[in-house]
Amino acid sequence: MITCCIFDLDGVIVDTAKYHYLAWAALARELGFEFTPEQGEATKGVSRMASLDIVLRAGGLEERFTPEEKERLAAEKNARYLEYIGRMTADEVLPGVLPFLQELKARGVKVVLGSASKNAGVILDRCGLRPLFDHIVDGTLVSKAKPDPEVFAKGAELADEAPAACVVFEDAAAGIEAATRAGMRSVGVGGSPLLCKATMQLPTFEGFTLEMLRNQID
Ligand code: B16
Ligand code: MG
Repeated sequence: MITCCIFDLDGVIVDTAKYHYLAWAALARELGFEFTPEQGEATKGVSRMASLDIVLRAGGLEERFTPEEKERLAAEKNARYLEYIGRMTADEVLPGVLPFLQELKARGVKVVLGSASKNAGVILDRCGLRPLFDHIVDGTLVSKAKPDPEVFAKGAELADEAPAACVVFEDAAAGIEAATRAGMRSVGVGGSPLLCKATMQLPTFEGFTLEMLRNQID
């Protein structure tokens, strides 16, 4: 039986992808090229430095910078991103997420965050969600990016739950693969055909309940 739910953040709980994109696009413009929304898709669920490589490749600049310069560019992007997320409110929590998290808490199911973002804490605080999470595993705690299972394995370990009792909610194919490699079932959130390897798919959390989850997954 499912007794622990592990949530990705960006694309599952909030749509911060649009802020990541705006910050990367602004950096690209400074470097002299356009970074399109379609190119931005590839940065979803990917770590900050891997995202920077995707942006630089789009501009044909992948060989141009030293590791120190790349750190500076990533810091510049992050400063812009922090400006955006510093203005977030609870209204930006995706539809149906809050009632589902509240139901899990009320029914004694553990709620864990499993995100690649180093800014996850800021986002949870801005949206008032931190008290609903029993454990938070974010980009400050893991060294290997999804599809490596580290982030979810660590979440299960902190929650003291067996992988078989955990289900991962993810919007990125790399996250679904990470869940499978961690020995966990998964819910592909958002309806992308790229999530076909998930145990089940969920277009939106609106109207979704623990009973529906257990009926479809247990
Ligand atoms: P940061 P998730 C991921 O969050 C984002 O999807 C991805 O676009 C971003 O590059 C990554 O976090 C790192 O974020 O720069 O804030 O540390 O989907 O794993 O919740
Ligand atoms: Mg995500």
